[in-house]
Amino acid sequence: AEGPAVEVSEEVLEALRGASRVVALTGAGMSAESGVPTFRDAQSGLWEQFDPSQLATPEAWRADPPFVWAWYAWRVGLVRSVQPNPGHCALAELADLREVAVVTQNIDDLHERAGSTVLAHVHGSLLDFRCMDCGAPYDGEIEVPTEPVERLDPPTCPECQGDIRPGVVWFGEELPRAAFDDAVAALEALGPGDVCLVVGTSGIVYPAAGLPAVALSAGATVVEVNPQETDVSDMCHLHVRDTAARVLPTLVE
Ligand code: BJW
Repeated sequence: AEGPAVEVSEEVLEALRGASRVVALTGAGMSAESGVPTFRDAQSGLWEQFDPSQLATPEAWRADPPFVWAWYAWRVGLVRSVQPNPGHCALAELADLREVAVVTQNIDDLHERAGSTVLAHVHGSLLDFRCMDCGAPYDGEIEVPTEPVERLDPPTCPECQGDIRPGVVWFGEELPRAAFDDAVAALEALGPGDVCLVVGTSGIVYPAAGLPAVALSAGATVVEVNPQETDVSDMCHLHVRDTAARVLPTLVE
């Protein structure tokens, strides 16, 4: 970790010590220190250069598949080239000490590569490709441009010749039902004394932004780890205003 020592209050440490179950709800900030840009941060957000509503929607795809595919292909290269950060590793280690469920909005595989079993990828997985038309999973090669390119033809489905799409959830699409149900069930299973960590999410995108409220209703202590205040801060009992890679390792004890 860089910079001054991280300040985590005794209340937060006590909450973690007392918890038998922990659910970690993670967002883009979780992977920021690995080098994956967040969606809405001022300087580095991918969506400063591109309008997300033009890219992460079924309408955009239908209008211009090569344009949208080029963006995803570039992100495949990015995700393949980065490594889990100490925050991902800490959550994996915490699972040796507590019952931990990781529920992520992230479409990267950095939790898995750090050693966590992810209970739910509620916005899908970048690397799970499937056919846009017949839905068949696609295991073929993915050509990754070395520089961001504006247009790239998506691979073709060997079954039906349809376009291959990334396995992510676009705006207006339903979340994968089983993943979302598993997330809710894990949160409902929390009791008083248990902890929900809300890490690196702006809490803007629904229905995922409603998940901290489920932990709150269950009676868990909700702890936000985020350098900034967010739309879900009010729902959190405790806040650590620092980064995931700096804070999470201090919670493994
Ligand atoms: C750090 C840090 C560090 C920085 N450490 N922290 C009104 C009410 C309810 C819903 C809607 C509504 N209006 C419209 C909707 C629907 C829409 C929605 O919520 N829109 C909002 C914008 C208002 N939702 C949907 O469309 C969802 N589907 C749906 O509702 O379906 C209904 C339906 C039912 C039945 C049939 C059909 C449909 C789908 C949402 C899909 C979201 N998909 C995306 C893209 C995935 C693919 C891709 O990546 O290309 O998912 S959008 C994008 O946002 C991505 C993320 O998972 C998601 C959340 O972002 P996240 O993770 O919170 O990141 P950021 O960037 O926003 O924030 C980063 C945070 O980290 C910041 O707070 C920083 O401070 C912090 N940070 N560095 C810790 N080092």
